[in-house]
Amino acid sequence: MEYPHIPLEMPSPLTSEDLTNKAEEIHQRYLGRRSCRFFSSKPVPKDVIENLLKIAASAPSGANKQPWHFVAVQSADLKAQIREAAEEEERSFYEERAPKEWLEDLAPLGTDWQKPFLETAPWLIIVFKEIYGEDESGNRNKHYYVNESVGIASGFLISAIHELGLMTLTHTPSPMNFLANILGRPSHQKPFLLLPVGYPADDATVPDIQKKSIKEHSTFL
Ligand code: IYR
Repeated sequence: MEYPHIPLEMPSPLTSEDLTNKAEEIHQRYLGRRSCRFFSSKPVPKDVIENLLKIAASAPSGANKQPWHFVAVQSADLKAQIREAAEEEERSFYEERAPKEWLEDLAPLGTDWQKPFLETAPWLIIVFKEIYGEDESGNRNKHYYVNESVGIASGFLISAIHELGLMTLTHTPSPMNFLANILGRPSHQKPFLLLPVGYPADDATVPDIQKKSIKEHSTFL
């Protein structure tokens, strides 16, 4: 059955000058977003995390299936368990499993197996992708473009965190099924990303990296 259509509500269009200025202003603001590993333990209220997750869940998705689930962890005990398990995986990645080229690519960023931010940050948001849907009675329904949809929702989430002047770091321990075990998620939910959320530490630093120029990353025809 088709949904009824309702009028689209949008802000009134900007003049082209305002568009130009606003686009540059937003560009500068987004250049200020950085992945940083040094978190403060300063608390972030739960209602803020709830709104961030509502923003993420407003993202477009294949057939509007919304194939995501977010777990927001504040519990010190769970954060400690996650850190311990992540560091075990990371240690074997850095010391045994990682191919030489991968380690060479990471070396300038100075990352290593130690992940203290998993305990320091006031919140960990674990983004799960749902490979299919499941209702309370266990009936399955299909999900489409799951990686694309959950990737878009994660982008919304990362942007909204930055808009609030908070910080996150996209962390992808591999393999990361330990997250589903520790957090007791059902088997149709697979860990997708782990995002610590909080404020930067007072003495936080970031590597001095550059983004590609528009000529390198885009083509106008
Ligand atoms: N998951 C590891 C390794 C790592 C991989 C990439 I690609 C990065 O951009 C950064 C780190 C870790 O989190 O350290």
